[in-house]
Amino acid sequence: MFSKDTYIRRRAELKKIVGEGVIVLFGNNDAPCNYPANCYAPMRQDSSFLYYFGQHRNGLVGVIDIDNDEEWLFGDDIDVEDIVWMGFTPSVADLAAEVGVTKTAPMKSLTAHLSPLNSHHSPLTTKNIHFLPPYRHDTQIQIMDLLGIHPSKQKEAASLELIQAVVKMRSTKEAQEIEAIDRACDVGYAMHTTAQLLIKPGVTERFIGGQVDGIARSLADQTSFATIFSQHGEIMHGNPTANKLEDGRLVLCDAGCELDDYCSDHTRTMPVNGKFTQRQLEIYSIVEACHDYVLEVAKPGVKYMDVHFAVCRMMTERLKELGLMKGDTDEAVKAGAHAMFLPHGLGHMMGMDVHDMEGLGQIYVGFDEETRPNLEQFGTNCLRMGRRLQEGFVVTDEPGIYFIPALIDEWKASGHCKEFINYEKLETYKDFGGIRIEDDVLITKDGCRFLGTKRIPYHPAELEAFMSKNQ
Ligand SMILES: [Mn+2]
Repeated sequence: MFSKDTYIRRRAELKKIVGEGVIVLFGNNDAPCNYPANCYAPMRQDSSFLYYFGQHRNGLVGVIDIDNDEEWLFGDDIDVEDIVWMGFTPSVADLAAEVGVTKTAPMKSLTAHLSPLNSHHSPLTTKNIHFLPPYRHDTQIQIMDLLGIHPSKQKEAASLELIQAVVKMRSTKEAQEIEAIDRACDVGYAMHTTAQLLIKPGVTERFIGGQVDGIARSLADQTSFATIFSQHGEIMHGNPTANKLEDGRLVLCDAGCELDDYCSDHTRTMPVNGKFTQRQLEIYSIVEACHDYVLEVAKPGVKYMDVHFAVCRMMTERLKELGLMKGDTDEAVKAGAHAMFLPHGLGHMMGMDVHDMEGLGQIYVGFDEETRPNLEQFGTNCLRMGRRLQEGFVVTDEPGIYFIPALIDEWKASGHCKEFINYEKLETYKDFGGIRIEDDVLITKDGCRFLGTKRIPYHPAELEAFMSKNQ
């Protein structure tokens, strides 16, 4: 949690941008797993609520009444029975005071507070009550009870003014946020280097995945998403299985932590036996070059979509040298042929959410009036971040090359992009897996820098030397 002044300043700025009406920010509630009292732990607060109200407790709603210049925190105080099970918890009034809010009330009074009949306000309609698109069903029920909007209509009823204001503010990271992300990335370093030192033939994926998760739980709050640790690197979200690591294969680890409400997100791909084969190295060095290229060109004013396509062209050139692709590079990328190997975008915003603000709508986060998404073309339709970079943005740099047998079969059967892809050669790579290298990058005044104080080994010689400590 930052200083009280941080939250006061942020709410004042939000009020200025949104201009009029009443902003309602819903905190999250406990989320039951398999019976009501057994909740997913630790509880995860909504990031936008945290950004403006700072408090982690469940069952809170923040109200910023622009018209009457009032700020409220709604929530119920716990009673002694709760204290028996959970220990002492500060009152809602105390929680509010910590973030500079003076008005509090029990949750049951929120309905009346937002009622059009409340003489307090000029008549409220759902038009001047601003809320963000909800992503949890219990929040959807809260909104239905409060405003009478059915969950199926809530996404479109959400306030565009509020979405755009929140995106504007959360996109540019403050110095204290960057410092938090740097610390989260240092835990990311510990997670990934732990994996690198444990990898060897015969160990199960889930043993190492569990150790990686354990580091996040030991040194930070939790993982920032479900850890991906798999010899099937070509499966984008391959969770660890009980399968044993096999000599000669690659294994991909995509993992991050959440520390003090900020995330890290890194990916490394390692040879199970600690030494790349020539064939693995040929593909790996392409991904490495694409990854490093981003660091050379990313700076304020540059469109991340342009960086993405520059990487796609670079990848295509190099795959042509290996005989996996052919034809004119520009034409191949225009046709989307590269998406056979890279079916996702180069990166995404990162911050309090690992895919920062994704719940507010990717179109508002990664795009703008100038830079529109291409939703038609396979691969390009997965771009999460396309717009011009600005100082203070945090984005991931995560190129990859994957050999996805089902995709190869489908494209080959239909002859898709056959003028750009050498399917005969590609057949021999069906057992390859996939490679991704990912780091988190801060856009600075005139360039960019890695986040985190230490680099997780990824240059092949350095990685092999590091892994040899264990083999
Ligand atoms: Mn990522």
